[in-house]
Amino acid sequence: MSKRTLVTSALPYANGPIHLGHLAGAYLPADLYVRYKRLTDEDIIHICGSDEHGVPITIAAEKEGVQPQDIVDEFHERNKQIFEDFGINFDYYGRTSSEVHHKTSQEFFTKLYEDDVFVQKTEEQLYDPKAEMFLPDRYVKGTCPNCGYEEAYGDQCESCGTSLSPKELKNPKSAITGDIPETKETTHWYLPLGDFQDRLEKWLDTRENWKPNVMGQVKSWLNDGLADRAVTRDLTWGVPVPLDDAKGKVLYVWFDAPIGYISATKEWAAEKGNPDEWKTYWQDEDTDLIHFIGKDNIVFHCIMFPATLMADGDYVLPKNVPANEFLNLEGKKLSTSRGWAVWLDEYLKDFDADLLRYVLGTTLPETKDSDFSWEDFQNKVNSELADVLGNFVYRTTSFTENYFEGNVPELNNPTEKDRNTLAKIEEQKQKISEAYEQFKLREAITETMNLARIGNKYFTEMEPWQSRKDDLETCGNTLHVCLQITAALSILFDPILPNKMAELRDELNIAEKISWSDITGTILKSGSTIKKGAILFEKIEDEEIEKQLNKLKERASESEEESQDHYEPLKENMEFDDFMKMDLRAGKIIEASAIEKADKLLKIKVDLGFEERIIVSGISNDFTPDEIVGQNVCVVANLAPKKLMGVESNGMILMAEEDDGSLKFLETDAEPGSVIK
Ligand code: B3M
Ligand code: ZN
Repeated sequence: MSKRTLVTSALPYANGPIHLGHLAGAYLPADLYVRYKRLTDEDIIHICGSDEHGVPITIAAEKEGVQPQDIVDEFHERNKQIFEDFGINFDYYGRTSSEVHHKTSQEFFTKLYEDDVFVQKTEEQLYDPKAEMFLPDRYVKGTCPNCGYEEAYGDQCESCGTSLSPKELKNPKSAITGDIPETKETTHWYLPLGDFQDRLEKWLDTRENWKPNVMGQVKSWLNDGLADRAVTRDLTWGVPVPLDDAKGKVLYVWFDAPIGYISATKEWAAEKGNPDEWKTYWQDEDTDLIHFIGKDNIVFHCIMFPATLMADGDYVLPKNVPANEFLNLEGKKLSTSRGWAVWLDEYLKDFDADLLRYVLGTTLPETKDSDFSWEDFQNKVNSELADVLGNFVYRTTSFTENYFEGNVPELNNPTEKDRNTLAKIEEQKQKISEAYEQFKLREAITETMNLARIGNKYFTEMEPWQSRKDDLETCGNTLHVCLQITAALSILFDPILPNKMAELRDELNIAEKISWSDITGTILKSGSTIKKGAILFEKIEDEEIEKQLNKLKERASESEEESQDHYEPLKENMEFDDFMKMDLRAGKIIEASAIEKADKLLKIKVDLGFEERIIVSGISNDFTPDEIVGQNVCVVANLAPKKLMGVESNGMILMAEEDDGSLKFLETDAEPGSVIK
């Protein structure tokens, strides 16, 4: 076992408030894991902070008509506070505009520069003459060359996850003026990732226990071969490139941001009065470095940052990157611009943090995208937190108070059932530990709740309200067992429900300093006193849920009204002859399967009447292979074949895209092969 663990959570861009999607991607899983580990008395620190550079910040500033500094100052403070209110317990929350960070990332750059790691290239890049600036990253939008998504950014396609450079986009448009960009020469420094391919592959081969969705994505990158990645940009906002001939250039945000983890650790150590301590966490082999992130950040944490650390040579590499998939909201993609999100500060005005920590924890998109709905929130609060955990704790403590004067009864001549039930504490504890260690946080939470279920069932079956009348010893044993389970739950649930469990431990007179090793069948001494608790969880009424749903819908429709571009602008007219070049046919899907490692793509066999053919389609976020077999479709049948993720696609299935990005089939009852015109 390693001596210490360093956990990082993705540094959120300080350009907006934290919402449910952020929490489910990185921060809640990280916090659950870290709180568990802290209880095991292991040396662990949790580092995070604001990502204050990059185009997302400058674009937000331009939209608001303020300076980037104003934006990051506001959201750094706000987000730091929100995390605190939600109980996300960082050891340090830094910011990448800090002096320490600028210096640290410049030193990184300089070392790699002096070691001749970078390749310097002068090349044509997209330039917007009206705005008088180059168009890096999100300053340009266009069609993804990989999946055809028309709103892809110059740095990444959010639909298929491919990382891009602006010049790869088809039909590029300036995000500032909407104009078609020109090109102009500029010089930049590139990290030649190809030089690191071998080392990265060898290192990845030694990683254990990685989630298949993460390893799959990384392997597919490596299979495609790694290209040079620019680490500098023509921008004024960011960490200046520390070279004399680099005026007006800054470090690429994805070069400096991960270094932000290191800078924040330095600041943490300095604040503790032990300025060199950061080195033990970053440079001593006995550190387990774990990055919690969302899936759109995988390539940066599993390829780019490790390559940068390898190039430097003095740093540990991540032991695991348990990236999560995406969280949807009420069945639709989360979208801040469309107002389809739940912001955490708003949530906290209406409900306790602990409730969401539990419900979201049981819904984390660990292996695939998952969905949060308010109805599910209500159900889980009412039927699990209130009816199982809350009920069990309340009936146990109130019975003890009412019939045993609040004293823990002794365990005398326990039956096999008493002993077996008590033994469940150790059994569940074991299962829960294993789940945490493997980053299966949903499972950890379910198994924790299972102990409360076991307790509740035992209480009901033992009927202490009967034995109280004629068999006090049995009644005492029942309560003894239930009280020990309650005490165990008050520690086992601590990572998930930190506030509620602190209240409960107070009722049980359990010392403030708790540890995982305390969790046994003998936490409470016989004869010790407990208080009857208040009801831990109140049920949530339907009206409260309706209020949340209305809020969500109102905001979504407001933002729809606000945005003039709610409907895609019409494309230019085309000639009839051009339209006639397209051969559209009716078809029927007869087979469908996922394509390994391709996030969004399905391999679909379509019956066109006169033949069957394979079409690759980027629809797997909306449909599973099984549900589309038998679907009638419209097909562009004369599209030139194209290879997508190694599979040749022969045509295109027409889909309509709704405002929230969800896809619907265009269908026809016509026989397969019929001409559509
Ligand atoms: N700020 C992207 C994001 O918030 C980016 C993460 C940086 S982690 C070093 O998704
Ligand atoms: Zn794409």
